Parts: sequence; structure tokens; C-alpha cells
Amino acid sequence: MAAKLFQPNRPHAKEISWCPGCGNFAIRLVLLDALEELGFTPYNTAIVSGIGQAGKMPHYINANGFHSLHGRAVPIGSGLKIANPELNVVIVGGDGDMYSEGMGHFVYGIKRNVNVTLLVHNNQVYGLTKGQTSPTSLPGTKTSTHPHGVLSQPINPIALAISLNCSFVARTFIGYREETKKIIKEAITHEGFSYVDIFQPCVTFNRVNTYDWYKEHTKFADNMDTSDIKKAFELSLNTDPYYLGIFYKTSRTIFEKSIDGYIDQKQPLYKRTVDIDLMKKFIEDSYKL
Ligand SMILES: Cc1ncc(C[n+]2csc(CCOP(=O)(O)OP(=O)(O)O)c2C)c(N)n1
Ligand code: SF4
Repeated sequence: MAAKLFQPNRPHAKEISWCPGCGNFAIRLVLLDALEELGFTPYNTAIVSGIGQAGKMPHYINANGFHSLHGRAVPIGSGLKIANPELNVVIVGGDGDMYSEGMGHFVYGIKRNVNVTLLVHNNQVYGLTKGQTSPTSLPGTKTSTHPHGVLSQPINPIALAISLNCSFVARTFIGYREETKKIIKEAITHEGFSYVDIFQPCVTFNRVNTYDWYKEHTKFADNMDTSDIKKAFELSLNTDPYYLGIFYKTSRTIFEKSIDGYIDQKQPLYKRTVDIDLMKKFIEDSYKL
């Protein structure tokens, strides 16, 4: 299906500033289709991003959008969802954005478990700032910051997320569009913090992890038991091939359902009126402490 609802109709919206051949184009199309097939509208959907090439996504989707600060999309998207649980919040970022600048927030997003979806465009390099080493760059890869090859070992975000009992953990490669769409749809409909790492070739700055490389080095795991955390962790450690698919799913109470603000009242925070006098008293009392 070619999604229409989420195609931007703003002036110059067609001027997407990604390099021809960049994997971000296909991720965008798959996401547009997924949102439309789930029956969402631009009004009840919000795309929140950090900084980077992937971070440009809110500009290219006709929905509510927030292009925030480097590494800060998870707390912003989570806050948005807490203020308005009626919104479908999709957070988007790059591997640098999420696993370097945003690593603390990635970990705490998983721990807090707000009902949002996180998509990480993992191209194993910093794209926007012209090819520096990222947390997932492979040892030996020549980058602008490591011209003789990356020295340190890469972060394994899938193993990390599973070890934190993340509510939904998946990895895919954008070369497999239909499978990616299915996984994204399942992540969005899952209740809890759902996380999908998407291998996305950066055709300009990463000459190692190309479309062909990902095809050769990835494989959908057969019959994954998504309830078995130990097995999921074991599969996540494999690097030859890197397994794709949904590794792990678990049902955890979401943050919104465990805070006082929503226990007695279901109305979104943003629709409630603020009692200014009560607020003043609260602030004054807190000064007295
Ligand atoms: C706090 C902060 N540090 C550094 C930068 C510079 N910066 C902007 S984008 C970027 C790299 C983004 O790489 P990645 O998240 O992998 O996304 P990609 O561009 O590859 O999609 C960096 C380092 C910044 N904007 N803010
Ligand atoms: S630099 Fe890389 S990630 Fe950025 S638009 Fe170009 S191909 Fe895509």
C-alpha cells in the first residue's frame, strides 16, 4: 500500500535531504505504510526525534512532530505520551543519537516502560556529521575519527535491552521491507516500551556495512521463542550472522498505569484544568521544606 495520509503536504516537503540510496528513505516509506495500515491519523500520531540524519524524520511525515536535542528523544517522547496517552508516539534516532549521546535515556526509557515505540536507524556510523565512529562501528572500520580503523569493541544494544528486561526487543534490516513493516507494526501495537533496531546502510560514509554486507551477515532466526529471555540473550550475542526478528516480548505494567495521576482519572493530563491556587500552595510549601 502506498500511504497517502502521512505524506507531507507542506511546501517543499518533497525536498528530502538524504543522499540518494540512503536506507532512511525505505524506513520512512515502511513507517508511513505501517502507520496508515494501523488506522492511525496524523492527529493521533507523534514522531519525536533527536539529532542526526534519522532525526530529520518528523519533517518528512505529516503528523505531530518534535525534532528535539541530540540523545534526548526518549524522555521527550515519553513525556508526551504521559501527558497525552491518546497519542501514538514513535521515537526515532540514529545509533550515535541513541547509543552514545542518548545512552542514559535509552536505558532509563526501558526501565521506566512508557508505552512508546523506539526505532533506531543503525548505520554503524555518524552520518550527519560526516562519518565519525559510532558506538556500533565495527573494529577495523576506517572512519574520519579512526583513519587507521576503529579500535574498541562495538556496543551490543540488543543484548543490553534484553538484559534490562525491555518490554519488546527486535532487530531488522531495511533491505527486508515487508518483514520490517510487520515488526514495526507489532512493536507499535505492543503495550510497553517497544524497541526496534533497524540496520540502515549509510551509502556515503560507511563503505563496509553496505546493502550486500547486511544481506550476507544477517538472518531471520527460525522459531524464536519470544518469551524465553535467556535464549533471546544468547541469540543476541551472535554476530555471524546477526539475527533478525523479534527477540523478546514481555508484559510489564506501563508507567502511565502506575502513576497516581492516572489511577483515579483516565483523562489525559493536557485536558485537565490547572488549579493555580493549589499549584501556588504546592510551590510555597516546597520552599518551606
Ligand atoms: C550534544 C551534541 N553532541 C554532538 C552533536 C553533533 N552531532 C549532530 S548529529 C551527530 C551524529 C549523528 O549520528 P547518528 O545518531 O548515528 O545519526 P545519523 O546521522 O547517522 O542518522 C552529532 C555527533 C550535537 N548536535 N549535539
Ligand atoms: S550521510 Fe549516510 S545516513 Fe546521511 S543521508 Fe547520506 S547515506 Fe543517509
